[in-house]
Amino acid sequence: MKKHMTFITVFLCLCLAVSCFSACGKKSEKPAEDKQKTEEKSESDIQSPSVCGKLSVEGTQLVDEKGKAVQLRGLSTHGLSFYPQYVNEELFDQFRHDWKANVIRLAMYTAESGGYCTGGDKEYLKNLIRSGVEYATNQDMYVIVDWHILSDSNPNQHKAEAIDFFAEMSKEFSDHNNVIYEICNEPNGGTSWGEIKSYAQEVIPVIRANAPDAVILVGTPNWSQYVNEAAADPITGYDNIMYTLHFYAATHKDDLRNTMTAAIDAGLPVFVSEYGICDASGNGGIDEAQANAWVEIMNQYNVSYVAWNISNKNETSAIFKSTVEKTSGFTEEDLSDSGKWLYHTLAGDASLSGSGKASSTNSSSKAPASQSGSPNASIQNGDIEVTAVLSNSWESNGRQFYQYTLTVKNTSKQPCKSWETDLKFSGDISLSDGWNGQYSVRGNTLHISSVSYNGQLTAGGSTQDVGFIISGAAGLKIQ
Ligand code: IDC
Repeated sequence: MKKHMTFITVFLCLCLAVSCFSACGKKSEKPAEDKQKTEEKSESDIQSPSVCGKLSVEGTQLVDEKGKAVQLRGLSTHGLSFYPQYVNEELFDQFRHDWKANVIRLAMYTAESGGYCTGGDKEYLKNLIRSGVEYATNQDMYVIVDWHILSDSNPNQHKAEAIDFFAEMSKEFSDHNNVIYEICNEPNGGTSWGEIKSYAQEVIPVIRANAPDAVILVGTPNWSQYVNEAAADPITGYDNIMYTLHFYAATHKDDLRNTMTAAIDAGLPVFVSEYGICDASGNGGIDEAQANAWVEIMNQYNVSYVAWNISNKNETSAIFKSTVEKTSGFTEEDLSDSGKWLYHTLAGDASLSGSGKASSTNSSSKAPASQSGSPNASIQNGDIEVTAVLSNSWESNGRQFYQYTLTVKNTSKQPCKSWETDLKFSGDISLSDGWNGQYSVRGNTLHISSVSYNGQLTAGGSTQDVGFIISGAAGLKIQ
């Protein structure tokens, strides 16, 4: 990997002789010995690709290569286009090692604003999926590629695009044993099981051509609740098919649990690829008693379950508090009530320290597989050192897009109250997205300044998760 050391940047670090608040990202660390114990115990418990290998379906049960029952438990992203910042390997590392999750679901809306079939940037979205699959693979996790239909109630509405999408993705991931394909999140609006089945019968062979054994998840009518209809008339002719059931615990209770167990008892392999512990809007109050009743029955039936959603959106189902802007290294106080419940449900009684197993691994410096040559930059200017990592790059409508993640470090002996910088590129740029900073563009220069919660840096302290997406000419680099 080629490293470019460039430094035409201007940094103003307004250093004040005031000490930094503890809110500067200080993490509460557990004693090393303690951590070691948790790690050892959990590793043997986690059913990961390195242990279980390629999964398949036997009867109603997901099983590993040796035929042993497997239960996947993990988290779903929110819509990839809405919260791209959470597709990062440090976070997946934390989910895998601290939260003990063994699966991540990559939810790509097909029809909402910026959806794949409604004007969204297809290359950008596919690159987020490529990165997500790569990070999950590096972290020894299973990963679900979710064609997230919702406002487009009937999957047949965008069937042609689904076929193209799954043909391309399954070809790219044909050498992976950890990728699961979910072909229609939640059919609704009166879409019948017959219509879903006919869609599935066209999409499944497309995936099978490249991934002959991959597990494929098929949605069911009425927002993936009527698994009884699939049980009465399952898809035939293909192995390794599972049917999804989704619940939101404050809305869906005994009735839907009974529907689930009856379908399994009737021989249907069921996978809970999405659930929340609040109401079906993804918001409202939490019903912990119902949530625990669901977990109990899913564990009893060894059903896999994936929680909605990895974001800090101001809604109950988001696992991070809406005031928390970091994108990795989460501590327990960063979590919403849903996040806390989920963390303890997945990880047990451990306390969340904010470090992953390999927090020293700068995994984001690994460029996605699809990318060659990585014009990353490590820049020292005055008292500030910035490491800029090109985490993604793609072409769309004749323009090249570049996604960067920065670490900003105060190398002086004084704390600072705010910081700002100009990043100069080899050509003119335009900004398409930015997080954890204030951004403005003039010609080839991107001006970035700190926001209220990440300006204060202790002497030697740093802030991560500052990131942006720009577009410009092919081959654009930081100068
Ligand atoms: C919700 C999101 C919310 C978003 C909305 C529409 O939480 O922020 O505004 O979608 O895009 C589902 C869907 C899932 C929903 C979720 C909560 O699969 O996309 O997310 N939900 O409403 N099914 C039942 C609930």
